[in-house]
Amino acid sequence: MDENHIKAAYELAKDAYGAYGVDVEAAIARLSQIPISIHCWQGDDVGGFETAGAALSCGGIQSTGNYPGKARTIEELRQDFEKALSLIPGRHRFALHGSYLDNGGVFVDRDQIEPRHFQSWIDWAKHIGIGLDFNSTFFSHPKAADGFTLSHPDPAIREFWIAHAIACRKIGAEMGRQLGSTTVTNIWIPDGYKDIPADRLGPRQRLLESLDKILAERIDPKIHLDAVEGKLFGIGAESYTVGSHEFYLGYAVSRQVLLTLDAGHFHPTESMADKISATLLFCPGLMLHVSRPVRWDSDHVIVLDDELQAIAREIVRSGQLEKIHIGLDFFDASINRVAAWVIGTRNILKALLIALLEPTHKLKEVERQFDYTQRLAMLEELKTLPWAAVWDYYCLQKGVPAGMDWFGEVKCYEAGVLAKRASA
Ligand code: RNT
Ligand code: ZN
Repeated sequence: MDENHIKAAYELAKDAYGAYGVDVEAAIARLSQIPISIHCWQGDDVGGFETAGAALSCGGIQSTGNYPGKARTIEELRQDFEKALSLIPGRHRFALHGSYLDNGGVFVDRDQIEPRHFQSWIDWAKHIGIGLDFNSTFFSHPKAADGFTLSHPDPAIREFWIAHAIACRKIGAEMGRQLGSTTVTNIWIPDGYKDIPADRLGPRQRLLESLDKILAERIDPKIHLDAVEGKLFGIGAESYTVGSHEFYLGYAVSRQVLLTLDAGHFHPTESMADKISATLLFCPGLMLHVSRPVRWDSDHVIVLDDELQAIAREIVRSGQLEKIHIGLDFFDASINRVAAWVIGTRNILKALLIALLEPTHKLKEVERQFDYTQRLAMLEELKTLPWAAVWDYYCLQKGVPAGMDWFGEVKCYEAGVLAKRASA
């Protein structure tokens, strides 16, 4: 895109927003301070590096598609992610999973992982100047094959997964300490029943006890925070999910840990956006898994739809950005995976920009005066203000391609790097 055109359009946009009392420069300055925790698992279809060529199995989550060129090694995943980062404005984070360890080719089971297995990730993150977040991995493992982990009826299996989660907290804390940037370690388990259970309480009691054991040791919140993620259902767990939203809401509030809200983990008519203000009043903070469910928890790449904009608006309107950790959770294997990262991350940033350009103060004022007519009129007029001109200018300012220009770079990378992998 032509630089002069971008600048000229930006000046006009500033005027348009100025008429609503919006300070556009302040909005982009704030946007540049918001890190997005970009998930590693879009890069390799949730495969991880425990064993060569491992694929996602069980856990009720599903990656579909076979677009060529997926990252097969840690080096390839880092290279792909760095390519994506070069096309996304701002400074962001990388969210790893326990199964993405660097074991030097020797298998290390989940209960045995240590910070040293993630040292190369920490070194890399330091080198490229990003923070890390973490997730314990309770799927794609023989001890999760029954569909139960932390709530398994067998105490030996529970102990194995408790040891894994404790190990992950230690790793997360080490990431936060070495990088000087708080790491959030998230817990999501797949536990549940396909068909109507006889006992709904027992597994939840066991999960509660397991979580208390995992979180027994206090870790300095400046370097590390714990988060728990509930869910409505999964494939093969259609009738009952042990870690439901209510379960984890109660847990997060009573234990004062972060609650993770995943946009795909609720009934389709529920909006995750509305849950932000409600839960933020009771939890020390939130971790968001911004995702796009299509008819089910399908984890499609996020698009700039109404729901994404509603989520971003609620984040910004809360005025508590420091308590909301914005993470992404989608994995599409049917399109170029670097492009998927770029499209999804640029979309959440665009949604945040639109939210930051909102004259919220004014809207709240007319609302308090019960002037619902003006509220609706303003909300509708705001939709067609030239935010895209501000976005292009922001990209220009951050030295990343504006408009579709990034796409050519991804195609070039595909031809030069990804295609060679496919034929190798
Ligand atoms: C699954 C959860 C969970 C996973 C990732 C890979 O339904 O959303 O967050 O998607 O941990
Ligand atoms: Zn999630």
